[in-house]
Amino acid sequence: MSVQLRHHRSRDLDGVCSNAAQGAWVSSSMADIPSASAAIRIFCVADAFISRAPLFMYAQASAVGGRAAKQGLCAGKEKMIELYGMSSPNVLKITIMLHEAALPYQLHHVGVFEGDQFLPTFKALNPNSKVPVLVDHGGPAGASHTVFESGAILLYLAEKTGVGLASKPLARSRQMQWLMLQLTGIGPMFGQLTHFSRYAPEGNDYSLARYRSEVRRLLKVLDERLSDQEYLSDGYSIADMATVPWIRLASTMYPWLQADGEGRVLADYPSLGRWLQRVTARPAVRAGIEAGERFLPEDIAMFKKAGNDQFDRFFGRGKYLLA
Ligand SMILES: N[C@@H](CCC(=O)N[C@@H](CS)C(=O)NCC(=O)O)C(=O)O
Repeated sequence: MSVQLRHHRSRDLDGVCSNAAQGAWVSSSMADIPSASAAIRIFCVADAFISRAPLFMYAQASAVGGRAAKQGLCAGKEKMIELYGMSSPNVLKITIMLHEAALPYQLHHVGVFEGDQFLPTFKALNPNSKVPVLVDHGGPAGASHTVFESGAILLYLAEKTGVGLASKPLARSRQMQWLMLQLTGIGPMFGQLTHFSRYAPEGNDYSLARYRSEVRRLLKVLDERLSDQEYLSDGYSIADMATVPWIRLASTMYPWLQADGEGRVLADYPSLGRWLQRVTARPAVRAGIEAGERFLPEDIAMFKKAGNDQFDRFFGRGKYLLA
């Protein structure tokens, strides 16, 4: 059923529907392997990668997913949802949503540091060669439906399940605005800041200052928004699900955002910090993060192994620069 990537290291666990998520959220996973894991996550910014890739596969379903199984949602593998991803924030948005919606799914690892995303089999799923990609084998009219772009996936799942998106037009419109702000502002700007602070050659002070300022501006927008409400708009929604992995990442990655050694508090943005704690306390959010971050060791190993050419391809520089 799943797409064949180059290396099939596949770990198929017990089967989606019988496999409940276990364990507590490993909130310290970045602290365990600090620089490498931070480095992994920032690759969401880049545009290219190289070479081959193991495909790790495992089945993951939440405790609520277990309930879904009892309700018959797991009847027949043809109804299964497959998610292609890694341990990065754009993927965690989707694992969070799947757990919030109690949908059983199978999660396949795409080795972006080895270039799985450029394989023809993967490009057939996403011509833009990026994760996440979701394949719903129980799509509309029972047909399989493939969705790429994390925002489109969130909307698809919200419409499929009724979870995470208001039904009333005005509330829905407001939630969409905050979702779009994450997709078009927070993700790309945080990504560029990470690129220029960690990966660009010397002499990019202008870019660095610009992106740092833009990130600070966006954090302030969120902080002000959350100063008098618990969630970004009209209750907890896919806007919060999309934003939380990025804020969590930023709070651990940028020293100037950290209030303590744990890096879990956004000192200058207290309302945002409280929101982060509130959202990450949700069991489904913890389960979704844990599911995606199970791939962290593999991602780190591939990242460490990647050579100059692979990084050049990933960043679209050197011989991969399109002039
Ligand atoms: N706009 C896309 C961005 C996806 C994205 O940047 N994915 C990263 C991982 S978080 C990726 O696949 N990188 C591999 C590459 O750029 O080659 C979305 O929201 O889905």
